[in-house]
Amino acid sequence: MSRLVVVSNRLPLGDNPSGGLVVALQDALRSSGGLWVGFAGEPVESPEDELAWHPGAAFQRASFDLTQEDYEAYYLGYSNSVLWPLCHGRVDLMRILPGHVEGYRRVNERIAKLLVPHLRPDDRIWVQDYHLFALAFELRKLGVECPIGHFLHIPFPGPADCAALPNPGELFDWLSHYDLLGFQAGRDLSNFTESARQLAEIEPLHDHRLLLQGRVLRADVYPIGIDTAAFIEEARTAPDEDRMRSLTGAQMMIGVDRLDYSKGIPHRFRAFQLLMENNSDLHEKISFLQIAPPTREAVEAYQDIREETEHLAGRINGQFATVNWTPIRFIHRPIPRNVLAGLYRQARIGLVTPLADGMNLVAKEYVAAQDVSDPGVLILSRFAGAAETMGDALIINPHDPWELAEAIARAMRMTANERRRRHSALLRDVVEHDVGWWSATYLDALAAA
Ligand code: GDG
Repeated sequence: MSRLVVVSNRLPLGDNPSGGLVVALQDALRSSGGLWVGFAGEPVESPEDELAWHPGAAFQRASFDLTQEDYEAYYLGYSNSVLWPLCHGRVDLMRILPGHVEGYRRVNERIAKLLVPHLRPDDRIWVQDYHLFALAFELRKLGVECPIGHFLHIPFPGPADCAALPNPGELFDWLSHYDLLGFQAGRDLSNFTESARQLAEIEPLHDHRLLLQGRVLRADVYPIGIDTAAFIEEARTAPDEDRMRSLTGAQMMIGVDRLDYSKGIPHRFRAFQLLMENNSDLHEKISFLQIAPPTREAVEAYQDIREETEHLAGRINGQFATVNWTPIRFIHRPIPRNVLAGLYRQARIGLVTPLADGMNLVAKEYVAAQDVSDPGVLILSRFAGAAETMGDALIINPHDPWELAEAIARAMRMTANERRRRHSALLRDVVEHDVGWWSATYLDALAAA
């Protein structure tokens, strides 16, 4: 079997790395004697001209480092202040600054140069996400001919948004050097083909193949999943359920998201406020726990979303709290995975309301964590990639606070029969399409491409 080489922005470090992607790729990496390459995590003053090797995992791991200047231009700048907002429909939040796209090109080129001496002719390379769109282009320049695939974890923008890039054609030039492009949802594949049609040259061929900028490649949908069996077990054996339940006395509704403006957290707070204004019978009956660990705090838009969220939570609590009841509990810290699994299991409602999202794994974790005999209700934004396969959730438009408030009230009143019926259909999908299925399906297609 040829060796699998995975390249991602972050290298999973630690002796026992967990997390869905690592678990999914671990088997394929281990059985092929594979290699994972990524950024070490902290910028340095004088980067080495060599990859650094990290022993300890079941596969080889090697990291590259970055100067502060490259980190700012490539990671904070072009990746997270241009591509991220663009792909999430927030062109208004794009910050195009001089030197950022150059930094992005420079880092992709540097990773290619560091990687090439360690490549073998029969390797298969799998590149992860928007930080590395240009990597195949840079590898091909250095003569690499082996199969290279890309998987995009976030949405692909439609033509109107793509046109806001400083040089939209360049994105499609970069992408044309891959053999396989993988997307989370059908919506992303259509956006990609439509954007390419308007901003580059594309000609559909048969069997998911197409001609992009004169090169043949394959593009298809591979919805990512979670490590379902492990998560079910995690939730079943989670710590101290009774202690956590006694903290509230009311039914719990849970939201879990990095504090990112794409996740629609203020929208769900406003819908909750509306619900409280119009349903006094629900006061003290429902308690909303929002876990939102910090992320990308060096980017201004993330400082703004923190302020907005804290302000709203404070206001709503001031408006409705009683001596015995805090309507919203907002935790701005990461909490341990096993505790999270237990909280999902206790929550009567899982609230997943992004304004745009590649897939959203929280939706799948919430379903996996439920007690099948008395499951909770998933409320899911139609703008999450997950909505394409999780139609048995209560699917809502997160921009409409009335619709969302109505869905929460409906979930609170839903009979156990209806909850079980919806949950068993959702669970079937989450079990069948787990992260192992995702990576195996993608890698088969890469082998065939
Ligand atoms: C990107 C795409 C796509 C969150 N808070 C805590 C915590 N988490 C974990 C969740 C979940 C993960 O982080 C978040 O995954 P999502 O899929 O919801 O979102 P992104 O981080 O934006 O991921 C997304 C994904 O890539 C995979 O392709 O689905 O669309 O945006 O696993 O549980 N985990 C712990 N404590 C926390 O406080 N332990």
